[in-house]
Amino acid sequence: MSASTSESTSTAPATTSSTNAGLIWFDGRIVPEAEATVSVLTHAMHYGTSVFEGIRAYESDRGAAVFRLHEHSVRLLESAKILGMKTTWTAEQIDQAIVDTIKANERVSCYIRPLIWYGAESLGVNPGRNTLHLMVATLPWGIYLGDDAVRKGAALMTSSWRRSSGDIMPTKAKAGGNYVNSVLANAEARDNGFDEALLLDKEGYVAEGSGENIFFLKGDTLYALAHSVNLRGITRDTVIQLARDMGTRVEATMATRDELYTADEVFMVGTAAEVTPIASIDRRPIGPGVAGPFGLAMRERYLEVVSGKVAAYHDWLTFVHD
Ligand code: PPE
Repeated sequence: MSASTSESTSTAPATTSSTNAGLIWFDGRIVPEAEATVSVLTHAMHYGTSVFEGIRAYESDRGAAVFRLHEHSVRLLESAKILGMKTTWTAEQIDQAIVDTIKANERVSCYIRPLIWYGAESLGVNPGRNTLHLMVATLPWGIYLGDDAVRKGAALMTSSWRRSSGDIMPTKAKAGGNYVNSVLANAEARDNGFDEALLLDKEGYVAEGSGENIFFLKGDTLYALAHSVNLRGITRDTVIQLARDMGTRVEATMATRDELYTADEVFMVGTAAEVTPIASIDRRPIGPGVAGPFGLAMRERYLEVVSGKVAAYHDWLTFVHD
């Protein structure tokens, strides 16, 4: 899946980057993207043995501000721990690497992608002897599901791919290999003319989007979809707090797809997706079939908070130039 970047990537030769990543923090050195290269025998490339984060920095009155930075660094290390990676970085060192990369690139707003992976010392599934590496890239990403999806509401399709269950994959880890599930579901939805996929678990309960958590509004209650296979979303936690602070009743719940079909509103949340209203699921309109007022108001509130416009939430921000 790809968010709108400032250049097209489709026709670029493999050796040329069009992600505009600029300078990359690579094992402690800040180097041009073209020099941040790895061996084709990299373990992570063969077996998906990497863990990553997605973080955003926003332009604020005080320059670039990273949203809930430390929590993302902690979750990155938790993902590494789940995979049994013996990392030596601290979350504070990862915070610093991210701040340094933003400064080196003179970014004001960007998407931040730290990645930890097993190197190329040996092939074979056992990664025991392979060294661990860390990189941080900052990318100029726009609206994840596109301007249209945000304005009009996105069209979702229930995926024929089920969400991996916790006895098969460690779904709480943002591990590269786990994302084959998301890639397949997202591609299926796109190929069928939808904006994004809705993934169910093996029993038919709604899990999450390919890269988003889900909320729905019914009457005066906002339901935060809960499922043990879901990523513990930082945006989900943010939206729950913002909704409660706005005086809305919030409950965590499991749900089946028909409960979403009959909701007054549905919206998706994630670092990349921010708050994206849903207009339809499986071609059934949600409410009147447009982006709903609650979802749009929440999107607006979220964007105010992440860009530092509400002092009460400044604890969530790391001002890069302070
Ligand atoms: N579920 C999944 C499966 C997921 O990947 C994400 C983030 C979320 C929920 C929301 O989590 P949080 O960002 O903490 O609110 N997906 C990231 C990857 C997107 C991508 O295309 O890559 C993201 O939003 O950065």
